[in-house]
Amino acid sequence: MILVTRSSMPSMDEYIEEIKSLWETHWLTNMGVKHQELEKNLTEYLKVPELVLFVNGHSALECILEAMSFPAGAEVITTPFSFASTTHAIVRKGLNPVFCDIDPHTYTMDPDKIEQLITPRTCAILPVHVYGNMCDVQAIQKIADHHGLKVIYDAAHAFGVTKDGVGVGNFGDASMFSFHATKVYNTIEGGAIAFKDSSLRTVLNHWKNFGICNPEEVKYVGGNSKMNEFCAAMGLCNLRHVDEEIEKRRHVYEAYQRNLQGVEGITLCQAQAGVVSNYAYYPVVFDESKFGCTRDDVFDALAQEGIGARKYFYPLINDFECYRDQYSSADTPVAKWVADRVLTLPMYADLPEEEVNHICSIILQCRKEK
Ligand code: T4K
Repeated sequence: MILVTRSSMPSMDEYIEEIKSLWETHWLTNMGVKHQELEKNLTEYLKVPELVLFVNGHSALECILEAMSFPAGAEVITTPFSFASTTHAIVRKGLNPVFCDIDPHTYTMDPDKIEQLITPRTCAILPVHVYGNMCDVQAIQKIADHHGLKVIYDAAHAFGVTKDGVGVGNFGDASMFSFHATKVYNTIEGGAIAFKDSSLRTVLNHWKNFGICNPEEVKYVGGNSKMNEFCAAMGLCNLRHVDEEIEKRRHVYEAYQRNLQGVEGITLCQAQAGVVSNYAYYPVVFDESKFGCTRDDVFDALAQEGIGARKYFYPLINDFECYRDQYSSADTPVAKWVADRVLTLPMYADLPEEEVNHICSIILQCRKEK
């Protein structure tokens, strides 16, 4: 089977060397030395002013929403074209998501459609840098400043992406990164919040540790969202190789481009001016009226050959069973159109070029047969 992705791992020897000291210290979690070193190294790598580590990206998102102290029931403008986590974090924190449609080229929130959704109850905008494509950060910030709103980015897909040399985590008030096993950079499970306001550091550190400020003071009803030392050690190893991994992904991306660029009925992501990509995903949108067959036909043809492409992100979040009573995907028609037609093809550093060619030949064959 060729699956949509495959976790990057250091050599076993490198990892064992990294974790050896844990058998001396017996310090396994609660912000130990590996955790501290990784926080410092990631702050530098991502070129962000402040960074706090978490057990995963989702908990990080919930914690930053807590730390912002929004009033219960306040509205957060977000996108339905994302992983479940983005909206679930908002709802689980007692806030109300309001869905904004997406731009048809970058699949990120369409800034022209934000202002019409703002009400006196709006407290924040929560856009997603989908597939590593950068949101229109300038336009979003302008709207937020005009209306006094916070901006929290879901940057789960955007590890290492820069715009004009500026790390993606510098935009808005805060950005969440995911270091899940399936991401460009992983700590097995893990995540982080990057932010500007240094006073948030202590608050986030308390929220992720049951709200405990010191052994005799508990300020918040926090949870347990701390990254353990084994995950931090994996992160230290993977960070040494991530540039090389991204470079290999670029070769995979180029192989796909050579095969699929210019094919009628197929839309590929375009490079964004000034943006250095991390090649996190390879999404392809199939317009059946021009391509001749549907995304689902292509999905099935690939599956028959043992290739596990994925429909990220189908269904749209506003079509999920848990949300469809309150929301309708008809209100976000561009997102609906894309979600019904997109397929993310296998993408990882060690995917051989012959496999890419094979995947593309199945796709093109599928077109001929229809
Ligand atoms: N926001 C966005 C926009 C996100 O995409 C995500 C996570 C989050 C927030 C939340 O961040 P975290 O809390 O997860 O840090 C996967 C991931 O589990 C999820 O982290 C990710 N987004 C999402 C896009 O993809 P599934 O349900 O598709 O995973 P699964 O188990 O089907 O794995 C996909 C493929 O990855 C497999 O076919 C093979 C490969 N794989 C998987 C695992 C678990 C590996 O190579 N190694 C592994 O250990 O959600």
